[in-house]
Amino acid sequence: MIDLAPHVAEALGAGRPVVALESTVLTHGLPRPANLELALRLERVVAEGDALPATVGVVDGRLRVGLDAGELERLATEAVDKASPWNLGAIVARAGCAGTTVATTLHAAAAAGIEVFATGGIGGVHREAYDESADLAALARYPVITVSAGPKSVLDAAATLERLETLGVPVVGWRSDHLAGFHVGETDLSLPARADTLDELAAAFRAHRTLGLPGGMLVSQPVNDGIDPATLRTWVEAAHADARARGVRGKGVTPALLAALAERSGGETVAINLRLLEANARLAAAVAGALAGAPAPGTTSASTSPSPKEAL
Ligand code: PSU
Ligand code: MN
Repeated sequence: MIDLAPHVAEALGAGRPVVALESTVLTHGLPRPANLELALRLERVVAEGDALPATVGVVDGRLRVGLDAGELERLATEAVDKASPWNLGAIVARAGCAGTTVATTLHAAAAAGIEVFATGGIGGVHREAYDESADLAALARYPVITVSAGPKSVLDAAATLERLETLGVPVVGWRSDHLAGFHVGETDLSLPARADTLDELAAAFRAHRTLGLPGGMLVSQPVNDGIDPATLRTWVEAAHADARARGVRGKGVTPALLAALAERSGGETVAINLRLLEANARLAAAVAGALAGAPAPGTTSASTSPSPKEAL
């Protein structure tokens, strides 16, 4: 029931770099029409980085890897569901349409054999008990590198990092020692690893896999010129108050909080969200290129032949 677009299958078969992209950010994360523009721009950014973009989504009951422009437009403009692993089967069974969350996109990417995936901010542990995104369990389950700007800023970043440790998900800071804070550049939370080159990132992932450890790796890339943390905090408080007042529950929580943040910030959080998504797509394309050319662990050619994308 997973439809792999023929051009994606061909690229994977030839060992060319492919980057998976999610679609809940398109269907539930961003306002229209910025959402469709963003989806198309992310695909362009990945292509400019010499990798093939494969956006994942559910269209008429098919989990599709490599949506075409018409399908992207449908997801961006129609009222569709939000597919997490817990409701994906039901949506497919009733031939519905949905954006796929990080968790569901990881499942599809792994099934297709795609090793690199770009998103904005991952879901994680919410500030209000008890709500934890299925993204965390999925990061621990699927052997895929997820390039992100850290957990979304409406979440409890410290608790999210603790859960990632418990679940055994390696978190690597891209040219950074601290967990990225989505709308803010860096949090004060120390990471277990950092990478300054694509070869270091690729080597860390290959070692994780070669050791037989399950699951994937989270790359944390701080956004440039993020929002001042104190300012953001007041918006986040207000967003939670809005969501509480409206009695939002379950899978509606994250979209409601992001929408409230956008409103409270006069659109500033949306502008940053677009910028970090683009930066993550760019880095993911470069990572996919490095992985495609990466030597097996234990060989030394990584240090003697640096990737051409090292100028990133
Ligand atoms: N990144 C963004 N915006 C988003 C999301 C990620 O910049 O809207 C989506 C992702 O699809 C992620 C989901 O999986 O939000 C998390 O939802 P929840 O907290 O309900 O698991
Ligand atoms: Mn939830």
